[in-house]
Amino acid sequence: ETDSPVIKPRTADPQLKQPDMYRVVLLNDDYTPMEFVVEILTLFFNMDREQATQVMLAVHTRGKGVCGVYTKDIAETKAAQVNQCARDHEHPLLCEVEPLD
Ligand code: TYC
Repeated sequence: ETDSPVIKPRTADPQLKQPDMYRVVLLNDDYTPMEFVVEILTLFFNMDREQATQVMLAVHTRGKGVCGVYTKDIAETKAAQVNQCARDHEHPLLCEVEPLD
């Protein structure tokens, strides 16, 4: 009974890296109603009205603003949903995806 059990320490598989992340960005324009933007932010980005209002006003004054950071597929899906919803309501609102770098 002198042998101690050999335990091999586990390390992370170097092949398993974190996914690349992407910003979903909302662009300002002169025509989309503020209330519509607030609703978009609550619907697609799960913000409460207070957060959504802050982000909307930041976009309105600075020209663009970040709605959230996601993996590529999710970011592209969210941006497409926002752009489709804006088109459906005949607002020029635009949403884009950019790499986090
Ligand atoms: N600038 C718009 C207005 O004055 C409001 C607005 C905010 C539009 C954010 C787009 O992404 C946007 N009605």
